[in-house]
Amino acid sequence: MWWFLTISLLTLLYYIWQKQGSMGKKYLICMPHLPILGSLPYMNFHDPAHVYFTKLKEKYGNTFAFWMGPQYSVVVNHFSAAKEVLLKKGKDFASRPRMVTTDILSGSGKGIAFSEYGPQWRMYRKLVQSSFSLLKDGSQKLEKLICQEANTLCKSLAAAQGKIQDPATDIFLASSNVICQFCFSSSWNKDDEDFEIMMDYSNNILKTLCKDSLVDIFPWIQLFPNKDLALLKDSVTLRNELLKKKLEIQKEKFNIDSVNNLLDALLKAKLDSDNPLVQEPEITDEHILMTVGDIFGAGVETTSTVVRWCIAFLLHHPQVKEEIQKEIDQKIGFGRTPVLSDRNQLLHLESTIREVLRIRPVAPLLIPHMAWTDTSIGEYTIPKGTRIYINLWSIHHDPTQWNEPERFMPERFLDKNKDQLIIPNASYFPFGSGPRVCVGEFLARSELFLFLAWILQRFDLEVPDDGELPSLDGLSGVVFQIIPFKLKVKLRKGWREAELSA
Ligand code: STR
Repeated sequence: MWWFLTISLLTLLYYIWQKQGSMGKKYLICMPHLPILGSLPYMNFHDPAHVYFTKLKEKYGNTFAFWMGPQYSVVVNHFSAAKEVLLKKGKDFASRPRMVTTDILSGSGKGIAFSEYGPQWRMYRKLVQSSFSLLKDGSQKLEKLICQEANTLCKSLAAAQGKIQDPATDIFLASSNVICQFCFSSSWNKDDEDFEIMMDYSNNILKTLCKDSLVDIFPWIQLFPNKDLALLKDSVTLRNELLKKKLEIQKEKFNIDSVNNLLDALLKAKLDSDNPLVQEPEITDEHILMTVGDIFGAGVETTSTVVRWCIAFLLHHPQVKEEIQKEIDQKIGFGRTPVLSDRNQLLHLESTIREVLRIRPVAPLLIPHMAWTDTSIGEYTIPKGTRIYINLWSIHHDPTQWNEPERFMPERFLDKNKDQLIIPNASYFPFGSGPRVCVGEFLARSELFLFLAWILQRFDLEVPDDGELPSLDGLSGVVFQIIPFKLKVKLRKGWREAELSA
């Protein structure tokens, strides 16, 4: 009886407290919620979060609130509010919530992906951005780097020609080596121990990070034994050891007059900032490691996943694959390998990549944003500290913007005459937008284009003899992964003939 009375009284006080705080302000429609547990008892955990939030649109509208345990959170399902959050008021919303899992990965909020908004984040982001522009300006260097890896990738695929294979490791190696060259000017072989360790820990980090697991909602849960958290901690330790090893090697080789990679650029910035006249946030080895770790992790996990999604969709839609190959044959032939400047020629390939990024966005909920100041979305008050989930899935599958959004139709990114690439509407931003937009977008797009162009010029990709098509369901998490699949790779007749006559 006493229990019952106490709980009823607490609930009543909670609602009065909430109402008082909201006088004169307009708040978003909110899912039902209880003290402490928030809206969790009312939520369905069968669907992946991005799908569930999309379904809730029917009931609560495009932008609505819910309580993730004790945390006031907002879901944005429509592009216009998303643009307001990411671009128009981008600065207000440019922070990140601190979570137990991302704190473990980022050494308590260091680096650039999961760190809070502020001068420190801005400085590291700028340093990374300027290192990327070095690559962009000398895009021949970038091109050479990617083509070298595309060449190794094609050789490995050819070696297992005619057999049934899962191309995941070879593609992962190729994208890892591009980012490894960018970060450290080094690369791995397929059988290097460090490469295997990296592939393993990276996969385990993805399995356990930022999954809205209970520990990210109620941090005190970490006091109890937790298998996932232990796996994450072990994986992060392995990652940090590997990064430290790279940092030590780079420090020995470091020459201030020849900055060749991201780590060099950060080490140089550290030296410059040792000057007591320069008043900048401090640059420490740990911050450098976490920043490189983010770029490296992002480069490794995202591109290889998208290349595999593209291959999976092409196995489902062989006519699209044929169209791409027809265009490659016409515009490039077999006399030379594809280069970046072919991008404005191979419209079918480009439109396919755009469509894959639409229908299976790399990060369907982006990384959660956080308002670091009191602000608003439209007429609704958003208090400081609110978590914002931008539902890219819903934005990319919005039936009011996209005709038959569930259908794979690369031609939606071509104009009527099919001779020009277009973005048909504003409900599309696969790399995010605003201050937190993906820093590696240019590198990612270049890699996707070159890897796929090299593969499709040389090979026919076929479903294995048992006819099993890849699943297009995916595994949700901070990266929307594809379920492993197998395929048969065959050298194309034209390529073989060209090789023989060379
Ligand atoms: C992958 C695994 C790893 O070793 C390190 C990282 C840190 C950066 C993460 C990356 C992860 C996954 C993809 C992320 C990236 C930052 C930006 C990128 C989340 C967890 C995306 O937004 C898709």
